[in-house]
Amino acid sequence: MGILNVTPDSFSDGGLFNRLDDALRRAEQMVAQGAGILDVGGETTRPGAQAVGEQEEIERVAPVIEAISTRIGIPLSIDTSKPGVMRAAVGAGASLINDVNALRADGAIEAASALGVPVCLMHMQGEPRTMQHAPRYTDVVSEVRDFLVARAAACMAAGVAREDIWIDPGFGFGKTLQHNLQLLRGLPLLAQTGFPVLAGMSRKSMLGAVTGRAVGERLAGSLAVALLALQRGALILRVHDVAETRDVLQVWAADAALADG
Ligand code: 7PJ
Repeated sequence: MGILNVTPDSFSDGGLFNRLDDALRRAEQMVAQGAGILDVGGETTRPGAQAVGEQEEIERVAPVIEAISTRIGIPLSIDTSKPGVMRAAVGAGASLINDVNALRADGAIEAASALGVPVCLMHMQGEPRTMQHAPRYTDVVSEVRDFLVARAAACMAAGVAREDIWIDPGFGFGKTLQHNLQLLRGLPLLAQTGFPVLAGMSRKSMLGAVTGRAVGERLAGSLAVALLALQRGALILRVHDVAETRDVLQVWAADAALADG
């Protein structure tokens, strides 16, 4: 899964055409590099980030989704927590809902269920503005797993098919470095639930904490945790560096094929 941010600070400010042009070029590049899904996001969920209004988020993502889906044959996911954005994005061509809030917003489960597309449920403690202040868990792995299983049950009760549910521990979302490392080790417990596990650690601050490197210098760290995540049962990797991650995946798959006979 390649990350395609369409927040105003992530693309040139030269109006709608330039934004669409940039997004299309980046999308084509990631597809050529081997992405199987592109994740389109219009709201920054970085620690400390302020919320964006629903209409503004729709105006950012819907034209980009429409442009990509009419020109490039790749599944698109919409990274949002807002039911109105989910409806607009799926209407424009998105075929997966990726919600860092695990469909906890009012009307989100109902919207996702009515749209009939797969959903990725992510764990987050707190909310983006304050989540890194003092994250606390007794046993982070079992607490995250129990939360995700409960959210999956709520989705199924609302009519989402079991096979349309993915889960994600939410690396960096209300977690210290120790919590993130424990979740990385605990991925097999998430995989044991039977739901496909998505892991998103690309360039995140946990890698900065381990290596001391700035965000633009975390490629090697990102690839190292990508391999660890694959070995521990992750099925989908959400990444910025598609070409390099694809190589990791191919090496892992070649090795795994031998192990499986
Ligand atoms: C994640 C996400 C993640 C899922 C972001 C960033 C922050 N969606 N959206 N999982 N992270 N499912 O990319 O650094 O880890 S935004």
